[in-house]
Amino acid sequence: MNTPSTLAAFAATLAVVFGASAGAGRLVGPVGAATPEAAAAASADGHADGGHEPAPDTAPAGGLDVGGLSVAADGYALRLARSTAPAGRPFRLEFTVTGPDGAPLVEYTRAHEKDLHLIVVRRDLTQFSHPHPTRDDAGRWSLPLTLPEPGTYKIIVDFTPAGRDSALTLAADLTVPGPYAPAPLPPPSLTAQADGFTVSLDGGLTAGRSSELAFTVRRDGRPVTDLDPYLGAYGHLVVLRAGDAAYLHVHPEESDAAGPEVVFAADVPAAGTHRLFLDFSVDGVVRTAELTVHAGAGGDPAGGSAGEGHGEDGHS
Ligand SMILES: [Cu+2]
Repeated sequence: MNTPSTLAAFAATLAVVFGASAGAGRLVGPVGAATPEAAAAASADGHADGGHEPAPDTAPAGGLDVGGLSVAADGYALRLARSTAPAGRPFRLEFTVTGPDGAPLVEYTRAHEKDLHLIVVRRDLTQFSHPHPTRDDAGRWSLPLTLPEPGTYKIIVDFTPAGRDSALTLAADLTVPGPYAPAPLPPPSLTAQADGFTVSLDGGLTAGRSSELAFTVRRDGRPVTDLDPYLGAYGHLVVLRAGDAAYLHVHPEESDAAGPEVVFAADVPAAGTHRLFLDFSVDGVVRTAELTVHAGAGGDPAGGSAGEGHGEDGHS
């Protein structure tokens, strides 16, 4: 759909002074403060200021948190060089990730073969791409991009700073001015067409747990067994939640088979509608299958059903 343009971009002639914003970052208070509930509990037992009690465990039950709802976390921040972009014309997307010292981060721990994964998606989840930008020695990431339609896009970055044992997902908005016609999400479906391939989903999303998602890729009705390795697996899955475009944590399951089945586990904190984007590669070309899936409540044994009550043909 909106593949990154290969046109040579206009060189960014704006002098973007990243250093100037570093001071502003100091206004941000300590990150990771206890939740109000935890603070209330600490006050209630009279040890709020004691300093000897172990910190309350504020992690969500089961660790089913989402990412991509904040421009800054744990001292790291995503800083876009621009906040608007033209519709339908190539431009250069540039950004840095700044670390706790305010300087652009230059050392990363690679995950799925990349230092940083970038998701560009319109907030109605109907425009999606997962390109991989390049980074210069100063820590500035960039790539040529064309956003075909107006709207507010979310720029999501998923990365692990060197020396840190968990990934961070930050996000910032990039607005494309112009008449905006939000598109409704396609109805839930268990199949999607992608560039001549049919992708079908076995499994679903259930709130409050890690949900297994098994995709089968077929071409002309025949199972595809020669998927290319892509990003350290035979596919890469991104799951975004409708309403806030939150980014769910997804893990590929190890497999030596190059298809037709590709399996993932997704952490689903809450019921609701989600959009799944499966990137897979055949014959050296990456394609994206997109499906809408509803996450059922945890107590619902049939949770995660997709396609129920919808007679659509699964076109996405
Ligand atoms: Cu990626």
